[in-house]
Amino acid sequence: MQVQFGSCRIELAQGDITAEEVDAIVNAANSALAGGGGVDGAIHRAGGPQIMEETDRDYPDGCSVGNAVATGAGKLSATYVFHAVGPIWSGGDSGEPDLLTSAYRSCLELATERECRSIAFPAISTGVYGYPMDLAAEHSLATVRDFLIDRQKPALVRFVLFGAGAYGAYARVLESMTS
Ligand code: AR6
Repeated sequence: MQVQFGSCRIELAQGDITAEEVDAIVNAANSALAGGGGVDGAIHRAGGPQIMEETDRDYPDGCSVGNAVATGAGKLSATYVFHAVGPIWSGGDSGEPDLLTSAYRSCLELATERECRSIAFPAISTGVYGYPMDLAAEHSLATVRDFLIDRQKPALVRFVLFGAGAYGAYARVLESMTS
């Protein structure tokens, strides 16, 4: 599914984000940038040790929740990996929506600073961090849509969802944005 916002496009895809051929791939990292399971594990496995060497060297203090930092992409076909730290869900009254929004915006700012034309996001925080998928879809898609309308870049934002449930949740929200 895809929806155009001016000269920019949001696309939804189902699959493994490490296979994406885009300028930047977003990692759902932890604040220590220590690696882990889920998307983080998949990106470091596919990209090789170079990515962790760069985070250790350039960001020894890690990255705060709601922010993102950039490295090269090692053996992945992308040019950059943006390591975004989403919030851990704890009921929704601890600023989780603002922190999730901020993590997505940080990545979009990194993408525009680096003149990326395309970026692929996973559903940040919806795995180990427990953010409800429907809410994550609403908050992340609204953030990206508003950024694209405001800034008219990057040209392509693709959400790469793991499984039919995640895809369906995102498709329902994106569909509602077209009416
Ligand atoms: N491609 C696309 N999506 C994926 C992939 C993949 N290869 N693998 C999993 N997902 P998670 P979080 C989906 O747990 O919730 C790590 O240990 C997954 O189904 O990767 O932000 C980090 O080191 C889910 O919908 O990230 C942190 O400690 C979504 O990606 C912590 O987990 C995010 O799940 C971050 O937790």
